[in-house]
Amino acid sequence: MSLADKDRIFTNVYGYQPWQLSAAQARGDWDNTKDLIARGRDAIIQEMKDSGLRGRGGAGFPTGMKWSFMPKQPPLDAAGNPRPSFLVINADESEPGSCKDREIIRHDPHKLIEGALVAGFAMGARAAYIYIRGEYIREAEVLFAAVQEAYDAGLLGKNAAGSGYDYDVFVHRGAGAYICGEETAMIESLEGKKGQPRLKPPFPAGAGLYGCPTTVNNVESIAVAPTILRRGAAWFSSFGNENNRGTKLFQISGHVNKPCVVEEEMSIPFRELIERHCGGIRGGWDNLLAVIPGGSSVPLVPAAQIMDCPMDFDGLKALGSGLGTAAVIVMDKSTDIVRAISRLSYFYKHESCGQCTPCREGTGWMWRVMERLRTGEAHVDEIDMLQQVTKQVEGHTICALGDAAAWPIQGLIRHFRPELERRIEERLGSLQQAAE
Ligand code: L3W
Ligand code: SF4
Repeated sequence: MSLADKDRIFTNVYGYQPWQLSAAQARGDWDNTKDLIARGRDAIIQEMKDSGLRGRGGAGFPTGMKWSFMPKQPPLDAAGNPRPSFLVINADESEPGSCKDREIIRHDPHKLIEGALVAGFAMGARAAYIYIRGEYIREAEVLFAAVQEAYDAGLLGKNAAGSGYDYDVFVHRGAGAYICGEETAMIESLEGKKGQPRLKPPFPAGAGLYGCPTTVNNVESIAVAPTILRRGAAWFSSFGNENNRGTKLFQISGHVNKPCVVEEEMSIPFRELIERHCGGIRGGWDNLLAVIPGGSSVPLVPAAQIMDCPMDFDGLKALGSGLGTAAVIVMDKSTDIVRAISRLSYFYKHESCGQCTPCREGTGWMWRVMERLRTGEAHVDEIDMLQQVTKQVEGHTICALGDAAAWPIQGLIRHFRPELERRIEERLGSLQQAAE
């Protein structure tokens, strides 16, 4: 099982051709976009639902269903005037290991911009805001230029692409905070405030940007929409396992022979993905230790369990992990696994926005215990205590960052407890020897 070239959506993901409008049009982008729009809101949303596309930003929420939450009739303000709706596109790609949206923006920005128009029309949005990670400086330059090209060609603005629909796209640069990738923190940040998540509900579709109906979608989810509409839901849903449909950009980093970003069929088994596109594991398959399959927020999976696992939402969930953004971090036996997870703990401590106590205090606490485990200075009871703390953080915070900080540690304890104990015993042994 492997995706044929003719079935790839991102045909320029490696930048072999120019990103500019004329080259994008030659690849099929912006081809009679007004005909897609002429199908009408309901037909577009139904096609997206039928395609089985699940959000590509980490949570896997069904995209067509999310669009259908937007109101058919705009809500009215106090003076009885209709209020606008918005599409916000999450390009704040900050999850450690994740680097796919960057490639789309660098080399295929018109797929995203055309998707912004079609998706925005389907949900009755007045405009799209693309919120791009502050560190993506070159990518932001490409995006600004591509949006300008689309305006100059009449594809955006009044009567966008000749559709009779008026639509704007704005690019907004972030300032380096991971938490602004959380959808409601992103909305706060767009409004000019400090990026802190809001309590949900209300979900953004009810009260989002400036209190107006808003949908927040990941770059990849929006960029694949025009191709799905052109080639049809049946084509897209012919890939992958049930409930895990379509093609997907996988980003494979770490101890493989050839790290890469590649579009593949959803549900491809792990071993096949690595053999086919990465030239295998560094030092051979026996040298594989563990894999973080979906970006740093999901628990690691030990080598023996992941080999034949279908790389999709349900396959990885069954192993106690997740597909996340499909950022596959491969670690061979040279990895200090305790140090690696401790470093992730530091990341979450650093990026916590601090507004809820279990996360603000818990992330620092967990990192400090992780460091004691790394050096072997912890008492063996602290392993269970750390596990209990992760359970008190998980599910008790405003946003998913608390869970994301807890899960990698839970995965470490579940699969590598003997390694944690070994370090403690080894240090005790060396202290005893020194005392004798
Ligand atoms: C209306 C309901 N809308 C849910 C919407 C909700 C959101 C979407 C998914 O976190 C995860 C996180 C990261 N009525 C609704 C509803 N919605 N119920 O559906 O919501 P949710 O809460 O399941 O997830 P989320 O808050 O969007 C995303 C994980 O992804 N992650 C990656 C993060 C990093 C990046 C990046 O760098 N690009 O995305 C990896 O695992 O930890 O768990 O739109 O409003 N009843
Ligand atoms: Fe902020 Fe952490 Fe609470 Fe999320 S869980 S709102 S990052 S303090």
